[in-house]
Amino acid sequence: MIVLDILNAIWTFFATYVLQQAPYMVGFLTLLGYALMGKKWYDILAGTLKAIIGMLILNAGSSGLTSTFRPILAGLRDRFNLTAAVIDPYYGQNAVTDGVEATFGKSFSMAMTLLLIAFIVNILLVRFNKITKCRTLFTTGHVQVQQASTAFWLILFALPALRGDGMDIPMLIIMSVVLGAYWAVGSNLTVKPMQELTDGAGFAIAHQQMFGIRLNYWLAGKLFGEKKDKDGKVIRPIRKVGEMEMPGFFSIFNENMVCTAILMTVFFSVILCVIGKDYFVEAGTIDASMNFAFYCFNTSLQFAVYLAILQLGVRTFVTELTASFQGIADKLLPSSVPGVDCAVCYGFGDANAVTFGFLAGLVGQIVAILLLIVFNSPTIIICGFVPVFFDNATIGLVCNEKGGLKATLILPFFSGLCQVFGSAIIAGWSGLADFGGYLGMWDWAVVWPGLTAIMHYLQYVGVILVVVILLAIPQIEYRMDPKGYFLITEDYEAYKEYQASKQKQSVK
Ligand code: ASC
Repeated sequence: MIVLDILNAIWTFFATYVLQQAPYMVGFLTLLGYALMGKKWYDILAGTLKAIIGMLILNAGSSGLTSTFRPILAGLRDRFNLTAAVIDPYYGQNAVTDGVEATFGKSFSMAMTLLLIAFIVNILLVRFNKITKCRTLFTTGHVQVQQASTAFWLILFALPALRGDGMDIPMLIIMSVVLGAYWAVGSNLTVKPMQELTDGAGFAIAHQQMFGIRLNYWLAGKLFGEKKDKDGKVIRPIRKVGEMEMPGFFSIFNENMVCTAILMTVFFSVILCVIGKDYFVEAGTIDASMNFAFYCFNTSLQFAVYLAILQLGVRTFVTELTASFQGIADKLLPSSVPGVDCAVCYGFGDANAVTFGFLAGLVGQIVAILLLIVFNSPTIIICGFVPVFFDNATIGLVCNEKGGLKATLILPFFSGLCQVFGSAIIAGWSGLADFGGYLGMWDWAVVWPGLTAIMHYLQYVGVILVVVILLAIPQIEYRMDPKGYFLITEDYEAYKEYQASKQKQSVK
């Protein structure tokens, strides 16, 4: 009994302080990876500390952004007295916590059991990737908590049969297979875009817009990408954000910090002025004696500050994690790469694409919200900072790489529309809007409403269909390029050579 108690305590500690806390999960993987590589203990210690600290710095940047700008966007709701659901992962998680017991008679703690089992499903899918073709392990615990909560709600909503007494175990198994497959398949979809963006840094994205990344990567290439004629001559070049020579005054926009500071000051000053000083004084955010123009300027500059912090965090930990993960890939999970927070890719590509993607997405969201209001939608959405920034900045970066500036300005705009319309539909339909929030990130506004509908209309047949559809995706990707598929994670330089030789052959 004592042994069981001790094991249980260790497991609970691991689940609470490692698995669900991204910095410590990344630290744990670094430690494990280096240990498997047989590194000296002091190298393991140093690498692990750097990985944890880097992730903590990244978190300081991303939570600084969120805590500064979330109240501003949410202020729009209060200022105009809207009864609206905020799309934001934390509001979404609170909505599930508040409502799940009363609505479905299930305890929220089960969502955490779901997280653990779904993670095991993810590990198994990667372990057997000779068959499954899944190459990525989710490491972003805080995101997994939010997603497990929302999936818990959506699946209970779709399948009333699972709500009965005595159904807990089948319920958890069904949910874990669906969610674990989504984690493995979704992050696997980002391998190619990320390897291309980072020139083979060796990570994928394990976040909330993984299907969105792949779809927009594909669209950017198709609609705006470089085109060559039969002889290999470029007939449609792309102009990336960082490659444009700006004349005179505009040349200051080439500098990321300056560009972010100017654009954010213009945008946020407008939003802050629309909300008005009185609101912020009443909310206790600022003192009545504070100069409002100064407040607008200073707040907007924080954006550039937190972005810089975030990029420092990425630089600190990313090499440690990807180098040590080699040990895990060699010994435990062959041909795999870690799936990490989307903010990690902001240290790569052109930093201005992050800003442009965000702004284009914000415009898209605002247009969509106005349309909801004009057409009297039963569910009104308010943009939350996390979806509008982290989704669209990531999508913007990938679009810039594949399709240049045009893609970076146009595709995130549509992504903003999708986030709002998709969330309005699913949050209203599933009842989550009544509890004030919905997760609202791209995949959860577009992909999950689709999966939920399939399960809702076809019940258990729908569950099987959803799992089959998800698991078929890596199979299709593998069949499109069997030789390059694992090479891209195992040896990126060799992969590039292989791609180049393929292209030469097709020109001939
Ligand atoms: C999310 C979430 C956050 C941010 C962060 C981005 O989805 O819950 O806190 O994005 O992970 O770095």
